Amino acid sequence: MADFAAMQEAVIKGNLGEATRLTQEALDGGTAPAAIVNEGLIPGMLVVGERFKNNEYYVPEVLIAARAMKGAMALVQPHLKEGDIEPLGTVAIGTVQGDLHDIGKNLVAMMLEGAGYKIVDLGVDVSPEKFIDAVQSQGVTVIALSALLTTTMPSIGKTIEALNAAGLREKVTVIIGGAPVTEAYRKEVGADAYAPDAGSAVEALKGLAA
Ligand code: B1M
Repeated sequence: MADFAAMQEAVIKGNLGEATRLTQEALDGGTAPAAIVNEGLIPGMLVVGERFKNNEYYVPEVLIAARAMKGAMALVQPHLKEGDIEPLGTVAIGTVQGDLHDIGKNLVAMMLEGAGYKIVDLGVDVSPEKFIDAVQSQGVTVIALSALLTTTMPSIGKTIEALNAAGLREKVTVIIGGAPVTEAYRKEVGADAYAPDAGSAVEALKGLAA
């Protein structure tokens, strides 16, 4: 019987060695790969998100936890058969055009991945066209836009306008965030959700069932 509680604890503590050892042990013992992910790794990462939101964890702890999660996931991945785990949705995430900041965006991506979303990371300085292309070609259900500069915040609005113009706005949920972004701005540009931090981004999407 796999020790899911210990697996969760290894992720929460960011103990890469322990997370991979327990995962390998479970795989060798015949535990279903989906159970390892759903009962061991993801619940651990959700605790990390909660602690980060409550200022009990800071950026380094989250990055270390995400590294443990990723290491364990890399072992499980080859054993997952198609359809074993239905992702909650496919998120195309990127920092908007003109903006090169990616630390916060990466944290949001990691938390969403930990919560069970498939992530298409488009990187930084992402044009509206690239987001549109991702929706058209990669089965994206959520667009996640990050902006760190007051001068690049308008690129959020431009990306939403471009989705509208392409007739794709109704097909996707749009979530936005980043230091200068506010709930008032969300209303102004017509995004579906705004999250002030990575943990809240998971909650906001789950709340919308996106
Ligand atoms: Co820049 N920078 N920077 N910078 N930088 C800021 C943002 C700034 C506030 C610093 C300052 O002046 N005090 C300022 C912006 C001022 C403004 O517009 N109001 C600024 C500036 C001016 C600039 C340059 C213009 C500087 C210059 O060249 N003159 C330049 C712009 C380059 C460009 O983008 N075109 C620039 C460059 C850089 C570096 C390259 C040196 C580096 C980025 C490295 C990298 O990202 N790989 C950098 C850094 C590191 C910062 C600070 C110091 C830290 C940002 C960060 O990573 N924070 C920042 C000052 C600060 O914030 N204290 C600053 C940690 C991160 C975890 O937080 O990104 O806020 P954050 O993400 C949070 C939330 O915002 C939220 O969740 C995250 C986790 O909780 N969130 C989302 C983020 N995206 C989200 C998306 C969501 C939901 C939530 O849904 C999709």
